[in-house]
Amino acid sequence: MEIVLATRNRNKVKEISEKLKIPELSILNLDNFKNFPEVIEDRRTLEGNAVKKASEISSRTKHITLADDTGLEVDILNGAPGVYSARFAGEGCTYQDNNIKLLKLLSNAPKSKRGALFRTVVAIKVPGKKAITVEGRCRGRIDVKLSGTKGFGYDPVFIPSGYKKSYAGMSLSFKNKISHRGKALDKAKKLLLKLMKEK
Ligand code: ITT
Repeated sequence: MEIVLATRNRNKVKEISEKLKIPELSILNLDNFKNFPEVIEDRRTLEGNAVKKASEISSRTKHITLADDTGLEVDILNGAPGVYSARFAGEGCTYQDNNIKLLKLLSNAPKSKRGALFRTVVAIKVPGKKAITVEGRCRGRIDVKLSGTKGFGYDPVFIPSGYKKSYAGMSLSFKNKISHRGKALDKAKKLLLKLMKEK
C-alpha cells in the first residue's frame, strides 16, 4: 500500500517516516508530486486543518493521504498560540522568532505557571471515504531559555512533563516515543495496519 504525507515540513516527514516503518507500506511525500499549490490552513481547529490538508492532497493524488496539524497550547496564554502556532510572531516568521516571542511573553511567569500542552491531530483520508482523525497529546512546560540543537519549531523551549531536557535535547526516536506526534502516530499506525489488511 502507498500513502502520501500531506506536509511541507521536512522534520515532520522524518518523524512520521520513522514511526510508520511498516513492511509493504510505501511512504510518498509531496516532492513526488510536482507543482501542487499550498493548502491554505484557514480552519479554526487542528482537526479542521488536518482534515482539509489530507482531503485536498488526497483528491489531487488519488492516494490514501495522511496529514498532521499541530499546536502548542500555553496555559497562561489561554491556549495560544494553538492553531496559530506557525505564524505566532507574524507572517513569514522563523522558529526562532516564535520562540523568542513566547519566552518574552512568559518572562514574568514562575515555573508553576508555565504549563503547556502540545497537541497533534492526524487525519487519514482514503479516496471516496470520510477522513478519520486521531489525536496525540503531551503535557509539559515552557522553559525560561532555549536549549538543545535537535528537532524543530518550539522543541528548544518545550520540556515534557517528567523530563529535564527540552524536546530539542532528545534524539528523534526518543522524542517520537513520548511526543504528541508520536502518540497520534501510534494510533494512526493501527488504522493503517487495519486498512492494509482490508486491501
Ligand atoms: P505542514 O502544515 O506543512 O504540515 P507546518 O510546519 O505548517 O507544516 P503545523 O501547522 O502543524 O505545521 O505546525 C504549527 C507550528 O508548530 C509550526 O511552527 C511548527 O514548527 C510547530 N510544530 C509542529 N510540530 C512540532 C513539534 O513536534 N515540535 C515543535 N514544534 C512543532
